[in-house]
Amino acid sequence: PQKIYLAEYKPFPFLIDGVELNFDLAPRATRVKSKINFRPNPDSDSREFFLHGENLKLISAKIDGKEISPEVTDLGLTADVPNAPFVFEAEVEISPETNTALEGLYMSGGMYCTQCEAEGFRKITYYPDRPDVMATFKVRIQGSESVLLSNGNPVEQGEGFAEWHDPWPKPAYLFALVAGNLVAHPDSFTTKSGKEVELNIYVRPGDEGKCAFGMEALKRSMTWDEEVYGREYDLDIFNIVAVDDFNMGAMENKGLNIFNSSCVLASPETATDANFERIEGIIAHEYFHNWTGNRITCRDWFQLCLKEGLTVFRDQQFTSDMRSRAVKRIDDVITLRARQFREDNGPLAHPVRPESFVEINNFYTATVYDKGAEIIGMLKRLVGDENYKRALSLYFERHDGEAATIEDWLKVFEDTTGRDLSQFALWYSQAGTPRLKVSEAFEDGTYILTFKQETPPTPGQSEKDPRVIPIAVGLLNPNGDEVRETCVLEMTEEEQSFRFSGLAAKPIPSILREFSAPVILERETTNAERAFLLAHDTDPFNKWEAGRALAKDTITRMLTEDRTVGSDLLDAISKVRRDDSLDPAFRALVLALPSADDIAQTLFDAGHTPDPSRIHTALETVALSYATHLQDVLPKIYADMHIDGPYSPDAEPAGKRALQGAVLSLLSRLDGGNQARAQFAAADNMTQQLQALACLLRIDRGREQLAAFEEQWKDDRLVMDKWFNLQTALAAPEAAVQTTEALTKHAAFDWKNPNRFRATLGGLTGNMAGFHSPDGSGYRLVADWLIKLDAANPQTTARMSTCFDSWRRYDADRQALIKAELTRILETPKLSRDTTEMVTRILG
Ligand code: DPP
Ligand code: ZN
Repeated sequence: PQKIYLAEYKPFPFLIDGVELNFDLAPRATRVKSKINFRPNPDSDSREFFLHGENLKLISAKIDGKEISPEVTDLGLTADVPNAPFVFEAEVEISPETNTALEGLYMSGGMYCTQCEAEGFRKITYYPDRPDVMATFKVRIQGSESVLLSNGNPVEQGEGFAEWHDPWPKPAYLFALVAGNLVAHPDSFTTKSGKEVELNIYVRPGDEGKCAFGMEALKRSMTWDEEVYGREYDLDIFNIVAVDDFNMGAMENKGLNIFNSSCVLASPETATDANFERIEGIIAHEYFHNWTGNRITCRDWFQLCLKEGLTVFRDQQFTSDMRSRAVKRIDDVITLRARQFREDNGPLAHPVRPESFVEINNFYTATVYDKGAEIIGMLKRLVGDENYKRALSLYFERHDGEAATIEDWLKVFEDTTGRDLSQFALWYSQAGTPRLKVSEAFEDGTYILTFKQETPPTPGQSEKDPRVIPIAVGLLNPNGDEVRETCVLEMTEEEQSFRFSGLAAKPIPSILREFSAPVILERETTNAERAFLLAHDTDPFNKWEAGRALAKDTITRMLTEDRTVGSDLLDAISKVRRDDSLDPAFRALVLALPSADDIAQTLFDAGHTPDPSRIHTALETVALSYATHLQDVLPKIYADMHIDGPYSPDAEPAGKRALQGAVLSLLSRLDGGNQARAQFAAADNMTQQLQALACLLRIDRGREQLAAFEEQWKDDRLVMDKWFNLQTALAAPEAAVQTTEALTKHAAFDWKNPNRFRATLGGLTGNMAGFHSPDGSGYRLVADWLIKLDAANPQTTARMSTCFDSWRRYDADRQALIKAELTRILETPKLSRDTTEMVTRILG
């Protein structure tokens, strides 16, 4: 397959003055007529006219009204065109109903919908399907559905048709169309300049009761973007549509966001606290794209982080403002480490701005999104809040209506602050997670911290240059008082020392507060010091981090030195557990154990070969020790976290439920599941119902409750995803593969639905000891399913193949088994470009 390179960027030879599209909908024979006004691009010296187009049946094509016979291949169309403005017209036929890849125009549950990012528009009609070609669109839809939607503002509607006009020039990837017999949850919003905007969330009949929270989240997002970034909405209408079959979470199409129903629909009975928070964050994310992504888009797909990193950063800020800043930061770092660090330290490592790709869908990654967001956070910390604000204003002013680059982005910061950001730019071009080694010295009241940075080689990048690393540091006295407030050390050299003078005693440092840079800190320290920081650090992130480090140290020693769970960990955790002054959500986070995957990577980094089943046992042992050590207080905490009155998904009650759930999980290791059974029976919300079910699965496989749950929720697709997921994710290691296999034979296992597939197979791949079962049955089952899914849906298959990316951590037998499965996948006839690229990279 062909590789595409950033260095080979060339502008498209033509500009577009306007696009008119006409859709005549039919499940297997939709006709799409296009009329596009082209003119030569003065910034290009080529006049080659190539339009992308895939899986299209060309009916006719015209230039300036005259029929032409263009050259057509699998990838597009070439024609001779005048060296002057001209009108291109085409009529094509497509088949939405048989489009199982869910890219372009397809059908989901009887409705028509689209997904065009990154390169789906070329499956709708012939077009220069690249983000730097921006145009205004007029769309006419003919169909018998009651709701016919596209981007922009409605122009005219009548029996069987609707017309839409989007006045804002946009790239084709932001095009959207929806047609279905849907119901609206309507509302409105008045912008700060007094403009009235009509808002709707469209859903299938029956889902009306699950829209209220999403709508409120949308209005909060609109207000927040006005207040914090000065960004106002720019159309008369903003529509969201919920779709059951969707490869991604959601899509920011101009004025017509399309959402995976799992990322917008919620009610207390069917969605967990975590679902509510995620929905709020994703609604905000897609809405924020209206400025960072749509008004200012990307010149090419290598610049994807320009919109994604920034928009993730913005949605993280939003959630911090709506909820708890400390808890949000800890949650984000847990995710960053679990997904991005794993990626950055394996065969799929790539720069935040990649330099080449075969299939761009494979680069919607944790690195582009989450490390991309970390880079913005570092930049903000380095230049300060005021300069960040000024730089963003300049960015919106200078690049509105443009398709921009990372260079443009950095330049607004350079112009605002006078700083040279060329070294900082390495964060975009160098892959890999820097290791930051710390050493310390104390003499005559001066404390010296010395840092050494090193980034291991990654595929295609053997040498790394030192980066700019903002290191937020505070110092504590041995009595627990803070003697130096947080300051940001700006590291630019490979090795660098920083001095703090005038100290009466050797301080205890709190390094990388708020996780000020996405690096791995390596520091020799004691568990006594970790316990001290857990008790005294004023920075909530580092307070939590100290507890986490203590737990990880304990678990790795259990596995490498045959140690037992030490009292240092138990006493330290127990203090936090009992401390009522702390936020319950924070206490729940301290109680949560590191994931098996985290332990495996830590062992591997320290030169050991992780054994998934021993890791599983060690984690269970620690949980049981927590339970036993805290047994006198658990019932009281459980009772204290009880909430009277109706369910609310707000941060405070959600935090209480989180702590209560963590306590329940410990209690159920001691009481045979009595409390969990009681909670399951009494639960009036999904959070508590699911917490209880999870506990019971561990105890007696929860047979009775699983059946009751299925009976209660069999008609609710999103809740049934949870039912599938919980069973494969929490199955005992020796039962996981069998359980998964049985569930794939369940009548409700609709494998072409990405949510159901991910819930079921993804549950298994996240169940480390089950997936890595020594006989290789987990690998085989997953590979079988990936091969089957690839023929229908390459994008989701390629994404799920990343479950194999950490294969080189494991023992030779497991490596051989995985390698055989990866090879088998790769040898599948007609394997998609998406999966071919991913599996090839994973094999390395
Ligand atoms: N819809 C995806 C997102 O918002 C891709 N743009 O991140
Ligand atoms: Zn996004």
